[in-house]
Amino acid sequence: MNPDTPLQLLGGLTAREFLRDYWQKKPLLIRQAIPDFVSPLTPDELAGLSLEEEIESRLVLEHGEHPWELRRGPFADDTYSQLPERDWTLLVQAVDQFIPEVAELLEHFRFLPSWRIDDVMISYAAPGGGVGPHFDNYDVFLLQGYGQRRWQIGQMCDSDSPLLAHADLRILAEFAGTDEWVLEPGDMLYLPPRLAHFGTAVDDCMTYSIGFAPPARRKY
Ligand SMILES: [Mn+2]
Repeated sequence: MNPDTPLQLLGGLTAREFLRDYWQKKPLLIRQAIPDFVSPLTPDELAGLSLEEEIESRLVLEHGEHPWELRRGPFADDTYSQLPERDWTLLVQAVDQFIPEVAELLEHFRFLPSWRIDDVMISYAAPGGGVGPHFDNYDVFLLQGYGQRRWQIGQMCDSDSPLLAHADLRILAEFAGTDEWVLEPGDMLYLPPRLAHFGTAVDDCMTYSIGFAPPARRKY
């Protein structure tokens, strides 16, 4: 691939420009990175994957048995009928390993060092759902697949950044928002490692997280 070809996926930047100015440095919002993107999975199909033994899935309920309750899959047929109408998120890891149409999305990212491609995690959130303000230690592209999600970004963090006391989730105790955007299907937000971010579902929505990190690393 010619590194000097402008790419729609990068909002018209070339791979060379993106790698020089943004990769591992600063965020980039790209409207219609994949024009008219239609999620190859429906919310019901994603929920179906979370019932499978060999698939890693999690539910985060902001107002569960305790704040930000984490439940680990596989889930049962009746799990979803018992959830509240708002403020929860389903996370399904490595969907690209099970759904070829999701694996094909990675073709768009061939301009990046391929050994870093981790997996495609897909989240579904009920209105208001999210996993709290946090940071990750890897690069991620957040592609909106369905519905609308508001993303706020904040400060750069490190291992000393204060976290809420929580057994399972790494949620920042302090979040200083600097920018926010509402993403529609096909819009994409690139985030460098350690940048605080906070996603909230406007209506019910699905987000594809294309992560670049060592495979063993857990993410959300
Ligand atoms: Mn994240």
